[in-house]
Amino acid sequence: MRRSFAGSLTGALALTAMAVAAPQASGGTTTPDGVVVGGQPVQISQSPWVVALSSRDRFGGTRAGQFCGGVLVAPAKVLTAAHCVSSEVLGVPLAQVRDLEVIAGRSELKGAGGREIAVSDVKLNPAYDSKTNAGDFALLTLSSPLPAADTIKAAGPGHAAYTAGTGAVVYGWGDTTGAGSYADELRAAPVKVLPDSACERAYPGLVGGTYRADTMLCAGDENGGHDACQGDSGGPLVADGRLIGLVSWGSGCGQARNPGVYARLSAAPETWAERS
Ligand code: 4AZ
Repeated sequence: MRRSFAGSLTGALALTAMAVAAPQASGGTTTPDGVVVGGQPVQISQSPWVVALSSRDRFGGTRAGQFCGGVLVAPAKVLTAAHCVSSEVLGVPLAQVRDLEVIAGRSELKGAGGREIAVSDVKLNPAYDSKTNAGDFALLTLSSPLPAADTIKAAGPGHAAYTAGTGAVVYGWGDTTGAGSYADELRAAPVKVLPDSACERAYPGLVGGTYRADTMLCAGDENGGHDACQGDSGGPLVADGRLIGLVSWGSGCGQARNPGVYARLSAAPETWAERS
């Protein structure tokens, strides 16, 4: 059984793609990071805070360069996963990526709707640990703001939305099968917040990743079939109209025994997302 950890899984994919592209001095493309399994298409107008992270230089132009998700938490601020801006995922250090953009207001990656906005600054959570994926948050600043009405608030610490059993929805343009079928349109899948014990059991840290309830949140489907996947990383998990998590890692996609692991929003740096 392969117990893959998102960081290393995407790293492996990026490395594979880089190896293929190695003969080129530059401009090789890598594989996008993420998917939604068991979901259905949604209109971006219903969830305008979902954004795509893009670099056509790194990931090619077929799907507008999408490689991760993100969430609009203030007019010019997007939260995403720290591992999304790692050199493992990008294939090169972030500083070498000249065309990092956020695509907002577009459901169809192949369409021309919405806006593409350059990212002018990237901050990593000082508490992020790339080895364990603890505190998997990064904050992007946009070069021009989006409407305040398109933002979403986070659920503060102790909010009922974090309670096991709460219904939640995960959004993304990632793999819909776990076999590399990347979505062209935004999809959403219903999942449930699961008890920490479900992820502690699945991810004890013997081979793959270790689940840490202080900075991570466990969510999925006890029966399998609904989950985030490759390419969904950094995208939102929403419950009761509040942001509670960002897609972070897991073993496989949609397996009953291996829930999805999310970065727990209540553990994000306090000033990074408005809470209520
Ligand atoms: C990934 O590699 C990934 N099933 C994200 C989420 C999950 C697995 C992998 C959870 O980006």
